[in-house]
Amino acid sequence: MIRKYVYGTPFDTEAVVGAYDLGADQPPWLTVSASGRRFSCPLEEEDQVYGLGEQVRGINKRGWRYVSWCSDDPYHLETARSLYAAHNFLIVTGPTRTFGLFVEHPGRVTFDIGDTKRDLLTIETEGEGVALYLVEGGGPWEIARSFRKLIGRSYIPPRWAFGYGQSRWSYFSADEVRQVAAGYREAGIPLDMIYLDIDYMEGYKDFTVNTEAFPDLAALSAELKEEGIRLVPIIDAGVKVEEGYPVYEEGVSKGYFCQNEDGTPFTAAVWPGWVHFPDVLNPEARAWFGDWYRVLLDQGIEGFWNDMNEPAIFYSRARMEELAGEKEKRMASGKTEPEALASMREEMGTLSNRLEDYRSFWHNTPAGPMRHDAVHNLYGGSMTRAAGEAFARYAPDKRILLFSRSSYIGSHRYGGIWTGDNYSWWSHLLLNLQQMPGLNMCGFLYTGADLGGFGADTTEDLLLRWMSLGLFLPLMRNHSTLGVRRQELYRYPDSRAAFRLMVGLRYRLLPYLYSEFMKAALRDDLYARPLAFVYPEDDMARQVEDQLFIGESIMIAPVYTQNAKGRYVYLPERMKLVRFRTLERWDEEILEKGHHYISVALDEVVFFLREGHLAPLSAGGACVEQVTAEDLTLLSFGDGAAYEFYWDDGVSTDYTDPAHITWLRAGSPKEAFHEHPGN
Ligand code: MIG
Repeated sequence: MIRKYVYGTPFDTEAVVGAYDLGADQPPWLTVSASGRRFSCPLEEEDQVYGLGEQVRGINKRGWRYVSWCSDDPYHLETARSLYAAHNFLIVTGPTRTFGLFVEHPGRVTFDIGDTKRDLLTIETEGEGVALYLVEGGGPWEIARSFRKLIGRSYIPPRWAFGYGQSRWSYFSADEVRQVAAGYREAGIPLDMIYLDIDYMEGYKDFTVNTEAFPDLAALSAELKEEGIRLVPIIDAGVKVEEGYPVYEEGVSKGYFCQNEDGTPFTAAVWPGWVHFPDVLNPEARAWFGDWYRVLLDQGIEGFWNDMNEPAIFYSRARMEELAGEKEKRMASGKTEPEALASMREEMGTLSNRLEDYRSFWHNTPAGPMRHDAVHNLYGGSMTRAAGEAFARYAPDKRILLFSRSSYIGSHRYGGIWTGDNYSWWSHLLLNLQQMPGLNMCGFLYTGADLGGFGADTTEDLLLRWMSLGLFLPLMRNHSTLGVRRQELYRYPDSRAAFRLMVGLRYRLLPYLYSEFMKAALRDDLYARPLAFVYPEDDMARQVEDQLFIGESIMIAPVYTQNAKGRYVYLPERMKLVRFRTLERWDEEILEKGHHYISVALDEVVFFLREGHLAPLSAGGACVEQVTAEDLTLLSFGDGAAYEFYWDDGVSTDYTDPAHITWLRAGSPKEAFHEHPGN
């Protein structure tokens, strides 16, 4: 049951596509301020809070103040209030009440979840105009599903996007890309994607290619595709200001860029130098920007990642001019240039992502002109939407890979997200796990973190442990920044066999992982499930913050501390431990409900099977296209174990043909494979 309450005149973010009732009487436990911007309700001692998508801290979000304000935060510290996304949905669940709240509002929103006062939840929007959706009925898992139904089906990528991807800022030339492909091939480690960071472009100009470094992108793309590898280029939000560059010229002549108060395009500095931001909140401009992706699609590219779309601003031209004036002023009053600059250190330290800049430019939205800060959180997701809508026009029957850095609820229908610039820190390995369920609740299923960590030098053991988590997550990409230790798996000869096992196991598990993803997407369900949702009656399970269910059959409990030889794992019921030592050899052991210390060597993968469930294993492959659903091996626990298996062609958008579903039963995989529901 979903009821909508309206305060003021909300901006339609188009997040909601499903059915709801207009609420008449507000629930008595919800206090709303006269301004219609502040909502609070008491939290009971036992209440837990879930959701909020891309944020720091635990799966249970209680005890911190989070702010939805899409931000290019390069640290992701425990004390961060905001990351790149605005995911304004949470679930409160406790002994007397379980409900979900979605705050539809495109500007800044603060969620004080028992931070200021341990027993109080307060949600406050900065601007006016709020639509509040109250979701009730059932436990937290049902609430999550009802909400997902309200916001519409999550983005589904092509199956090859469930392969393993290697990224780096940057692979600077076609030859470097070929070396990466060869490195993986020679090491015998599967690979499906190589990512191109900003240096494939000419002068960081979107939809251009640096033809000195990449003389023939179409040919390179075709050559790699022969080996089952796709190139996935980055697209940045800012369009370079440069005479003769058609994206710039068209955008200016059509008025498709975000504008200053006086109607001139807003100018900021990002990687290319001065840029304008396409006004993706204007449907016409959005269609125009989306169409530009065809330049790369026409060269055989089938996937993209959208970056810098909070939008990230190094500094604005207006601010630079202001500072230049200030410097002149100080020099006129007797300071030398270095003295003037030294005295302005404070001003110059706060140049990037300034609120004043976000308050200075405008969008042309269907609801009329909107100042950026009032709709800030919609920008990145609308860039994703621009691409997603264009793909649907260009190739309606084909799936194209797309994920973004910034996002809002609603943009989950157009693309996935990655979680941005994490660090090669053990704490960020755990954060990766803890972010997954909240992201899924907010609609983001195709998602993952930079495996191995983006910033700082990784270590071999961190990379190993991170890969053994990453192999279970939909977006499995290893990415790292300029200048840090290389993270390509083939560069670690001592761990070659272990990486072959970890990535290889991803491909062996693909039938299960893909099937679970597709069922979650098509049924508005979670792919990554907190134990609290699966065992809501189990007090211990409700507290588990470092284990997850991946679909219905598999529970994971990764090691996330350095030098640990294993870890404690809580089993809410009897489970079967599965320990992979090589791709072909694994041990199984049945463990009783309760706490167990489980040893996990650096070169092993350990997971748990739920009783009465099974997971199909393929024979593996060097790329996803080689993985077939023939001759599946069934990992199962319990004689009656059965599994609803989803498998389609992995490329087209015909998702709902009933022939995609077969039932697998422990003991007779072959027969089971041909047994359709209802037979
Ligand atoms: O200011 O394109 O999060 O993945 O490698 C940094 C360079 C810009 C930020 C992205 C990161 C990417 C990097 N980008």
